Amino acid sequence: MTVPAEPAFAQPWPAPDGVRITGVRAIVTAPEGIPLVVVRVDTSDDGLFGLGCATFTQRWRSVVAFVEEHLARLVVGRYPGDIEDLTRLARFSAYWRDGPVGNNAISGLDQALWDIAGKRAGRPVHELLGGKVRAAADTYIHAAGRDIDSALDDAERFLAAGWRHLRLQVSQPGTGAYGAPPLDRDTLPGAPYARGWNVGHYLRTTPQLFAAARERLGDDVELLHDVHSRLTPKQAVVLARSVEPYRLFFLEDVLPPEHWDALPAVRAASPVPIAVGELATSLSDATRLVLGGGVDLIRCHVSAIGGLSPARKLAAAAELVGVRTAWHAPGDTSPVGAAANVALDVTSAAFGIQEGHVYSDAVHEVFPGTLRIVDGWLKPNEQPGWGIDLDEQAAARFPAGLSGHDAWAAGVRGLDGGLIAP
Ligand code: GCO
Ligand code: MG
Repeated sequence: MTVPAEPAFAQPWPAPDGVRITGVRAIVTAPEGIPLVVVRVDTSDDGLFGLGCATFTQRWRSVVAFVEEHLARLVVGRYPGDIEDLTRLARFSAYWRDGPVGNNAISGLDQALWDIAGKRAGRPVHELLGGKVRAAADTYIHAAGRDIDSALDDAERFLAAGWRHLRLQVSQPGTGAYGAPPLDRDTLPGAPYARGWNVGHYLRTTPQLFAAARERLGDDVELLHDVHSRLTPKQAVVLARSVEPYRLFFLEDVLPPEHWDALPAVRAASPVPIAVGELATSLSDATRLVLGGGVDLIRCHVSAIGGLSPARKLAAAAELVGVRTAWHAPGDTSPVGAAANVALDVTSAAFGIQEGHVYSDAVHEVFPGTLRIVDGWLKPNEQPGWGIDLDEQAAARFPAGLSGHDAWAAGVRGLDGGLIAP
């Protein structure tokens, strides 16, 4: 796109050399049917470009518009090494800052500039962050099923493949893409939504899931669970206490963001570590979770808070108060975002666990260099930058449509038909 020369956004100080940003654009592809958004930043140095994750799968068209209509003109012509100034400029220029659309777009810029910085230094990004404090990041994987036995069958498959941490979900009324398919039977015949979300059913069956899991899988495996925000503060405490005998590694998203002020009290009453954060859409909100005593593990979707630069500040805050990181990274995080997560994981003393996703062959074809989980471990690439490329011809074979994720997020109604916050 043509970039108007805007003096307000000119290079503010002498750059150390003549390399300049020449282009910023978004590439959207859905090799697994989940729209992934990656920003490419091109430079005047022939062949030098960077990639950054900007994946907000539910509103990817808005992110593309933000990148191409608003972001590009702010930074084209600038020296790519001034990452913090460029991302602050991008954030403040909107005046009303933060939010998932703008932050994802800015994350794409941020992570692409880190990629470029690594390529220019000839070193992987994790070395630019201060180098490793661990050799690899331990990961957890999603095991789920329509009933407890099939969820545990799934769990056994992942245990056999080397994972030591499993997120267990079993079908519940009204929730598809909860990590398990929706329960295909009425739990309250005659109700307006006889198959709607039934919190009593959920609170009764979840401890049963974990009792059966300990019985069948033993004591060594670390078990995790994602509530997906569907409880009141009191219900969250009731659930946490009901699963205490089964020693969960963490209980995730026990409350929706609207009720996060209650998290310190819930966490204090909970015998189970509380992990929250994927729904945070600003570094400030995430920092309040970490410093306010609301969480034992912080779970941000890194691109939703603006990328690697804010996430490394959050990890530093977590380190100072004994909170651990557990960055969000299921299928709606691109391989570039996954690489940024692992760069944070291996360089932060606050690391707790990394959410893992086994990408399909199609993703590996579109994103050469995509990290592979081996025996449950993720290691960063050692090539300069992220060590990940984007084959745009292959990407074009997987056009993005509407994400099914938004249907799930807005599709869960209770027995009375009322919408349940995701
Ligand atoms: C997780 C998330 C996913 C969400 C998805 C929403 O913990 O991995 O909660 O299960 O459903 O990321 O887009
Ligand atoms: Mg979650």
